[in-house]
Amino acid sequence: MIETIATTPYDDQKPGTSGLRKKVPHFQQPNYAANFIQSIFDALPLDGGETLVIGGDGRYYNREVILMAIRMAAGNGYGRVVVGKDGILSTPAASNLIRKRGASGGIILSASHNPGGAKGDFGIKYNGSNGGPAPESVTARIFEKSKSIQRYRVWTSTAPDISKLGETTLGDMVVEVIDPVADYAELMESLFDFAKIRDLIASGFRLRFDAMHAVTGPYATEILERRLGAPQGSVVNNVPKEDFGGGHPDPNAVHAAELISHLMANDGPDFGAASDGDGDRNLIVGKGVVVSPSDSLAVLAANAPLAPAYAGGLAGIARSMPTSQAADRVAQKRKIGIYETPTGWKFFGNLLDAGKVTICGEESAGTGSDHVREKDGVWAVLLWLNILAERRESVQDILDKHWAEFGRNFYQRHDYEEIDAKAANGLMESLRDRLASMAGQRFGTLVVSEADDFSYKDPIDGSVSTSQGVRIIFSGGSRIVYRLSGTGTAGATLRVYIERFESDPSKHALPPEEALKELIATADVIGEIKKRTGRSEPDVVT
Ligand code: VG1
Ligand code: CO
Repeated sequence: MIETIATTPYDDQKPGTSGLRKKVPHFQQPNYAANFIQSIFDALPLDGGETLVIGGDGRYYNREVILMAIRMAAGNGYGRVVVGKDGILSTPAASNLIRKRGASGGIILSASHNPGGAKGDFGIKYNGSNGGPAPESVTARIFEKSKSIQRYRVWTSTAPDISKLGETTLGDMVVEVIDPVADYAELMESLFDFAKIRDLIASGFRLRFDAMHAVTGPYATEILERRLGAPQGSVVNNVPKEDFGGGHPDPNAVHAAELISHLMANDGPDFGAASDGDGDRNLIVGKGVVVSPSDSLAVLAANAPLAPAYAGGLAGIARSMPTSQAADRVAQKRKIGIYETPTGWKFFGNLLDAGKVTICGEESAGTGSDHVREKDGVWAVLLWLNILAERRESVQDILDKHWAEFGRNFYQRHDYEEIDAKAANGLMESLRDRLASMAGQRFGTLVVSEADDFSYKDPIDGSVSTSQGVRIIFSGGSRIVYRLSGTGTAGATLRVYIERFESDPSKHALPPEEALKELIATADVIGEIKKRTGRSEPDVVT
């Protein structure tokens, strides 16, 4: 029986860069999750009988919300839900399932790289029928619905056991519990030359994949160890935990320090990688070298045709605005399109659907292609392995040759986390106020050539997104970008993105902090970071 339950709205259910993210106790307020899920359904043109994919990264509170979402799907007329066993689906695996099963969409429960546990973070996002995150027009409608919601609909009886594979029913709706890994592994096998990668590994090439106790454990174990023959134990921290083992499942130099230390050792592995909470990000580490995500995007784009799925070349490349322009140089040389979008994967969807681009990436360790509509951590690792299997060179050699051919875009991102929200907004406002007078100003040897607040007009549907980050561009092409994070759950996070191009190969081996020294100092002068936030150093440098 369908029950209609009365509820009252919350005023803070506005989705951010990637869905609604709050602390677990915030989500545990009466009807908080149910309100948001009903608002999603209310924002959609549902006719009844549709298929919905549901899954999450296994963090604390995942199961409760999934069981509720299944009952609400039945209460809202869905014909079928496809749910990962135990509620597990990595974000790219969910994207794949939506596409493969012709679902009208999916609900993904994740707060991605944010910490989990009873006091940690939780999140819900909706993806549409192309498998990609809902565009801003849809998230805006969901927010509108959430502000006036009066009731939600739910099927009375409890949801079926999601720890058993197979089909059951809840009212008129079929609940199909599937193996979360099988379809995804099959997709990967269709894109890459597994035999070549198997040969590479059999030749003694050693790899280490750190799943950070998050969702990629079962995926990486199946693909890297079982299908590609990496010795057992190559995938570490491979059992997903509700609290990610107390860690922070963000694959960067700070949180993946343990992995990096293995790769810096003389007798360490040849290749290391890590993924985040929900499996859409990737960190690539070679022997003695951490690959900057922006460089990884450029190297993958330049070498993708070595893998079977991309042998015909790329239609184009898209990167988020703060991502370094290394990928642009590849696009220019290869004479393919390059697109610059705001931060967040939802902005790549239209370009991918229209066939304008094949590969996309963000500086935050996200890369992906047109095989799904999300960034994809394991995919990026496999593309790297396929390239390494073809080239049989070290990661360092591949990077060095790439820079020699295209030049090097030195790059760093500085994060100032949990700063006072007022101070953060004041800093951004002050920057915006000064934009008009910025051009022509001199800071040391740097002269500002252009300054703006990035806005984007989607070339496919014409929608416009404004205030996406302040860009200060200097003559010669160096850049400083300032923006506030849209995924945090406490205070504000200021991200400062710093980039300088160097064409001279004799200078490519410089450490980034040295190559960027003057820009880093200038970022504080222009942004008044120390003065306004009281912080003398960023919390995380990536
Ligand atoms: C961050 C990253 C952005 C990424 C987003 C979601 O957003 O900068 O590139 O798309 O997280 O990634 P923000 O607004 O905090 O800068 V994930 O792996 O959380 O789904
Ligand atoms: Co993620």
